[in-house]
Parts: sequence; C-alpha cells; structure tokens
Amino acid sequence: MKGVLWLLVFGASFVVAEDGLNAWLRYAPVPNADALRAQIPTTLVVLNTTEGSPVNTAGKELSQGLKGIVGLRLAPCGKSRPRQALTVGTVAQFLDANPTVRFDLPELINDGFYISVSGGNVRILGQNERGALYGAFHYLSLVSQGNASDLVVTSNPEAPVRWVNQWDNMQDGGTHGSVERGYGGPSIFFWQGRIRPDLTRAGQYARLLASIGINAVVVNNVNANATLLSPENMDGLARIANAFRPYGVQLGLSLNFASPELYGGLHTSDPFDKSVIAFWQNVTDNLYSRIPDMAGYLVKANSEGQPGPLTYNRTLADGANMFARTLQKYGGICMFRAFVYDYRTLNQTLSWKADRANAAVEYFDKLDGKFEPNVVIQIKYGPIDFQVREPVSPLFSHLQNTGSAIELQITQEYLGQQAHLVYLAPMWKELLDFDLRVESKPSKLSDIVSGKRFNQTLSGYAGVVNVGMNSTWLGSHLAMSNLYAYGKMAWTSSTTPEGVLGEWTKLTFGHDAQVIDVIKRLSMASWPAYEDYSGNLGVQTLTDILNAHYGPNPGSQDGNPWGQWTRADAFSIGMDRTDKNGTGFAGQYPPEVAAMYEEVETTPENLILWFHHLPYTHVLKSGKTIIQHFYDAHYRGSAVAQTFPEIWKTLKGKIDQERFDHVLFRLVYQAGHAIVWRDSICNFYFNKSGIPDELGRVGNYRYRIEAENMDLKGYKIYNVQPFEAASKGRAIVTVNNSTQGIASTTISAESGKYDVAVNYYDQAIGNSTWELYLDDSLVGRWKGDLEYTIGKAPVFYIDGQTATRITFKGIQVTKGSSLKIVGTPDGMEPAPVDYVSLLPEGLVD
Ligand code: GCW
Repeated sequence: MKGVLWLLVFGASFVVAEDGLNAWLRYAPVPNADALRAQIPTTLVVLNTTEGSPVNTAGKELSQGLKGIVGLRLAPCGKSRPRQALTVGTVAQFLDANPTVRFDLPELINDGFYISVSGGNVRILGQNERGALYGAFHYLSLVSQGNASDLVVTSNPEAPVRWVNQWDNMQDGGTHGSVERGYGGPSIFFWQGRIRPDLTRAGQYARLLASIGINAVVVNNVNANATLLSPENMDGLARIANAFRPYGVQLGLSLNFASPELYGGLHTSDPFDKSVIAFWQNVTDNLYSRIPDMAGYLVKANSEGQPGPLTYNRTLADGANMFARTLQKYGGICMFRAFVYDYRTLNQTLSWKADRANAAVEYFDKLDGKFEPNVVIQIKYGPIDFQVREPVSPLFSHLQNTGSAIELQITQEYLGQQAHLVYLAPMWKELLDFDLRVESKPSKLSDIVSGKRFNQTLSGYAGVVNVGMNSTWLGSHLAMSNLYAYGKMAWTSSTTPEGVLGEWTKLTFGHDAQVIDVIKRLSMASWPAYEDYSGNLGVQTLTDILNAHYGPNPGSQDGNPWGQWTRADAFSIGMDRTDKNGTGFAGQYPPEVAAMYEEVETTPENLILWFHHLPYTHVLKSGKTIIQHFYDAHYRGSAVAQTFPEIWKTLKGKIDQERFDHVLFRLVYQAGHAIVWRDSICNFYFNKSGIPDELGRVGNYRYRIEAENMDLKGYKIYNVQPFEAASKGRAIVTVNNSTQGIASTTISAESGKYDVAVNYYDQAIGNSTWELYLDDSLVGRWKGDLEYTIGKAPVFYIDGQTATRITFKGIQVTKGSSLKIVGTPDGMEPAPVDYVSLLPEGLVD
C-alpha cells in the first residue's frame, strides 16, 4: 500500500512537463522502486560535512536522488552507527573513521572511485573528494537504471584531462553573439562585458558535468577578450569557480596572447620580453590568489588572425612555455591548441601542393619535447575543422614527448547546429579506435590520448560544448546525449555508442522500452544520414563555410584561402594529398597508415576524396561512379531523415508533451532541410559535371510547382545565390517590404489527397507570414520566426541556410482548383517562396 501511495504521489512527475534543465539528473521515479528501496540502507554517513566540499555535495545528491528515484528518505547517522549504512567519502576519510574495519584497499588513481554494495551496506569511496562525488553519481545512475543489487565497482579515469571548453564571449553582439558557435542561448557566465551576478546556471552546469566525470571548464572563448583580466572580472571568475567547486569542477581560462599590449599597456607581447613575462606571472598570481584551485589556461595562438609567438619570431613552444612556467608553482596546466594555420598563405590556384591540413604537423612536429611538462597540446580530431568525416589528425603520432589531448566538438557547428539530430558518439568511437601504427606497433588514438602509448602523465580530452541559458542547455533535448557520451568516453574510451545512449535515454526519458528503442534507432541512424545528405566520400561537410557554417553551399569550399578545398571542376573532385603527386599530407602518417592512404585502392572509400583527386566517373567498389554515389547517397540520407518524425510520433503519450513537441518540431524541420541539402548538392555537381543521375531524379521534380512559374501579384522573381539553393535556381520575393505578395496557379494534378509542401526561406531579418489557400479556403498560415525557435545561427540571406519546408498532410486537392500563397513581408524579410510540392501520400520530393 505504501508503495502504491508513493507511486501516486511521486509517479505524478511522469507526466509533468519537462524543460530539460536537469537533463539526465532528473531523479525521476523508477518502475521497480519498491524492490529497489528495500535493498538500500536508510542511514547516510557523509564523511565530510563541510559545506561546499564535493563529499558533502555527494551526500546531498544521494539524499535528493534516492528520494526522487525510489522514494527513500535517508536519515543522517546518529551517535551510534548502524551496521547497515550508505557511506560516502574518500578512502582516507573512511579509514580514519573506521580504523578497525578490515578492508581491501581498491586500486584507485586520481578521481577514481570504488562502490561496494553488499549485505545492505553501501560504500562509495573516492580516491579524492571528487572521486567520491563521481562514485555517488554512478551509484545513483545504477539505481535510476533499476539496479541496487550487490556489486563491486572500481572505476578509474583513463586520462587526467577531461575538460570542456565554452566559447563564451564577454558580451552579446559582434559576429558571433554571446557564445561563438553556441545554439542554446546566451552565455551562462557572461553578460554585458562582465560576469553574471546570478551564477545559478554555472552551478547547475558543474553538477551535470561532474556526473559524467568532467573535471574542468574553460569558461571563455578561445578567441579571448583581454578585458577578462581586469580585477573586477577576476573577482567574477572567482565567483564562477565558487559555483563550480562543490562539484569538484575546476575553472580554466582562455587567454588572448596579446593581452600585455591590449590590456597591460606594454609595447610588445613577445614571450621573451621580461616585462611580458612579469605581466603574465602577475596575472597568474592574481588569479590564483582568488582561485587557488584554478585548472589552468587554454591558448589559441597564431590562428585565424589571433596573435601568437610567431608574431614575434618565437616558436609556438616559446609561447606555450611562457604561460606554463607561470602556472607551475600552482600545479596548473597550459592547454595549447594545435589549431594553427595561416590562411593568408593558402592559395589553391598557385599551388597544387598547398594544403591547410599540413599545417599542424609542420608547426608542431619539430617542437616535440620542447614543451614544459605542464603543457598539453590540444588537437582537433581531424586536420581541418570538425567535419562530418575526417581522418585522425596525424599530429597525434608525432608528439611522443609531449602530452596531447583530443578536441571534440559537442556543439554541432558544421553538423546541423542542433537543428539536425546528429548523434556523434559513433564518429568519436571510430576516431578513438583508429590505429595510427606508430613504429608499426599498436597505437590506438585512445591509447595516445590516455597517455598509455607514449607514457605521458598529462593528456586527455577537451570537448567544445557551448551550452547556453536555454533550459535544454544545448538547444535540443536529444543533443544532450552527445554531452553525456563525451564525458563517459573521456572516462572510458571503450564505452560503446549504443550502450551509453541507452543509459542516457533511461535517465533522461525513463524506462519505457519503446522510448529507448526509438531514440536508439533515430540516434544511431543520424550521423550516417547526415553524412549522406551533406558531404560523403570524405569530401567534407560541404556546408556554407563563409557564413554561418550551416546549410549546403558546396561552392563555398573553394576559391578562398580558408583551405577547406574540394578542388571540384568539370571532370574531377577531391584533394590529392598523396606524397607522390599531391600535397604530401598522407606522408605525415606513420608508414603503414601513410601507405594505406597513398593509394586509391587501399584508401577507405569514406575518405577517398579526402586523399585523392578523382574523375566523377571513377568507379567505386560498389560498382557505382563517384557522381552516382553522390546522387544516391544524398537521396538515401534525406530519405532516412524523412522517417525521423514518423518514428518519433510513435512515442506520443509515452513521454511528456513538452519534450515530445520540442523534438518533433526539430525532426520535422530536419526532414525538410535534408531535402534542401539533397537537392542543392546534387544540382551543384550535376551542373559542374554535366553527368545526369542514372535514375533521372536530379533536376526532375514532377510534383513541384515552381513559385516563379505561378501568377505573381506583388511578388517578383529572384535569382537565388548560389543557384542550387533554389529549385531551378529561382524563387520569388515581395516587390517591396510593405506590400503583400500573391502567387497563384491552377492545379493540374489529378484530384485526390496530397501532402502539400511549401519551400520558403526564413531569414533572420523579419517574421514574414505566409498563407496557403486552396480555392480560397485556408490550408495553413505560418510565420518566418525560426530564428527564435530553432537556435541555429541566424542568417540574413536567401540561400541554403534559410531554406525551409513546411508540409500540410492529407489535403484534399481538386484538379482545376486554384492554389494561392499570400506572403506578407516583415522587416527586411520579403516572404520568399521557392516552390510548392503536391505529393501523393507517402511520397517526399
Ligand atoms: O571551427 C572554427 C570555428 C571558429 C572557432 C575556430 C577555433 C572559436 O568556425 O568559430 O573559433 O574554429 O576552433 O578556434
């Protein structure tokens, strides 16, 4: 009876709307709560009750968690300890408190934990306080997943550096807003050039991160603002560190290399200049006097216009070491980014051998061993920039006497900006499992970044996360699986993408098997689908790289110094990165891997255009030509995306309405945008190569009514740039900003039920309204306000970044009747329309 009552009281939260703020730490009631509760002791022994200590936090989480999950109210321990208790603390604290207890010491390293559940006794012991908190979160996760039975867990992290980076600016505005490449709202740390007065979200963020083993957050953008070093802002940073500390999360800072000049009033930032060295030592001393446990620094230097040691004819090591030395007496770390390249020197027409991918090894190879021991080189997973598929950066095989960390991107900068579902763990797994075969010995990337392969003591993981004030953190509920998986994989690289996803889903959405299955199906299909409909065969993402890094724009890759080239011409495509004939990049790998990438035959086909320049007619192992593979993959990937909303809909009523609607909205949007991707890429390469699609799909859209072919009143024809971002290259826009436009036509399709899709452009410069009528009866009305609802970077242009589809399903259409779109412009947005598709039910085109 008690159980039933409990379920009535607590079970209510099953249907309560959820905004995502607690992410996977909802502590929601589980189905077998009664049975679980009976297995858990009722007394809690917290071995350090100092307010703000991680062990004390662990005690609070256990109380709150077990109350929520199984309805158990833990009682603090009185004078006499009961035989059965839930004990949490460090190993040392435990031995202190229990001098007579015989106990086999677990083998723990820094941050590691041990859990023993035996005979109604639960012990959660950390090697340090942070480890104890990790153990508590792990135990709560087990119970949340329905397991409170006897067990022993000894868990140690593979690598000491498990950081996240936030690219938070000090203020909103500028080209990147509050968080560069952030799609979850403004910074949780900074506002209007200062640290926010209310840092509640900073504490909540630290809580989430601690629960997945993350031990430090670099709070500000690598494109750093020197004013962060003002005394007032340093005080503010100390407040952030205070908010983090109860969760064992340390604060890290990005530095602007030119701060001595920009902020310190010096005439140089030369790392060998005495006054510069003194400036930085002073900064470091001031910071540590406020934040004694600060994690250290992160430095982006000589990259994308940022200053750095090369500006002063010093090496990158000279620069890194200068910071590292100031940190040494405090035990701090200097993370120095390998993302160094000089776009000013890159010219694809002048040299076939020019290649941005070569830069990192060229700069850092000769510096191996020249860094202070507390420097870690932070290397993006691939040699270019967070593309949908890249080979592992060869630099990992070159730094054998210097610690390295892999930089992964949780924020989906090039991968759909959280408006597309792309579960990234499978990609990370492939990268981490890749064997670089250094000196022909097993050299898995995961073993290099764990420090195992080259005996490094400082190494690990950095994940660019970019959460914001949005209650969903990343802007999308489903995107949070990426953050969860990141933490778990940084702790244990053998974590499987499916396994960790199932765990996350249970914690985030509950135990319903169908919910778990659906989220698994969608998520596991999502990266392959995105790769298919964006850029395949290793050609890169093909997104717009000159604007928001969103939406298709294959032409933007070439003809500029950013070096993300595809070298596509009328006959061939791909970067020749071979040693014998190309940029020599393949030769940067250890010999076995270099030999594999050197030859077309042995290069994995999903990277073939990364390494080779080939004719469109080159035949792949599948028997298809490259161009036909492009067409087919884009059709396949976008078709998979069409299934996402339908699959998701089967969960109606199985999860709370708020999250159900939020996810559905995004999946519907993604399905529409996948069609935009498909058509843009296919038409772009069809236009370049002149080779038609064997299946006749590309360029032939039999269900479409092009807006430019309709009768226009108040609308005019607009040539879209790039052409492939519109069906047949053209769209319509209202003739001015204040008058409605009407586009109408007579339906020639046979009468019947249709899904009516309208492709339009939603620019972030106004909120136009569109109305769709069939014979003067309103089918639907919608607004162009995606800039407020979807979170992706705001874009002003009429192009593949703003192209959007809305579909009205099951509409009765009569031959000979009239179809009309009425567009009302708003602000600078001229209610643009591309086409209408009358789709027989079940068809998408
Ligand atoms: O991916 C590119 C991004 C920049 C970013 C840079 C970097 C923070 O487009 O926004 O700057 O890389 O990683 O430094």
